[in-house]
Amino acid sequence: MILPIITYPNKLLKTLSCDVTDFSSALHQFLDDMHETMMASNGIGLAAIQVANPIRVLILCIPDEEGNQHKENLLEIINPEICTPRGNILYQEGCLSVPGFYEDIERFESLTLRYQNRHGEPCELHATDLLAIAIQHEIDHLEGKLFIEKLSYHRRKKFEKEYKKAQKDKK
Ligand code: Y12
Ligand code: CO
Repeated sequence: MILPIITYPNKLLKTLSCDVTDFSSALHQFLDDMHETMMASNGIGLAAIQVANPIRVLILCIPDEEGNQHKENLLEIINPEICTPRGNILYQEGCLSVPGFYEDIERFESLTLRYQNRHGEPCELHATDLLAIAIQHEIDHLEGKLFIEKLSYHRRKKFEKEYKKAQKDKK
């Protein structure tokens, strides 16, 4: 089932998401729905709060060199914790909850991630470049933060003006 994605300035996006403790079939169905929703929206990452569910769940599917996304590359990440972040990298980010807006954001270049899979089993991965960036972007959602909060005062002002105009023009 495709779920509605909530968009800025919906206040729900500010919610601090809670740890997952129930790894039953309801969680598995929700993960499947998140995947269907992300693919239908041409996304590469989605956090549960973006579909109005405040739990520490995110999914990622990084495209290959041809830009294709494969189900076998889908990562389902539950209760994530970042360890040993290193370096810095600048990348133009976008977000399904902030449609039509892209900005250069600085992130850690690499990190180790501890998390649980859909069965509650502990997992660990090492991420660099786009995967590391996407993980940090999605974990920010779990903390109630959006990438636009990382913009300078002037870039943020410009964003608010452009975004408001785009919303108005849509109507
Ligand atoms: C690098 C930076 C940020 C992330 C987080 C995940 N972000 C996305 O998946 C963004 C997807 C996105 C898709 C859009 O739709 C289309 O391209 C058709 C889009 O455009 C509009 O909404 C108009 C904006 C963002 C991962 C890695
Ligand atoms: Co986002």
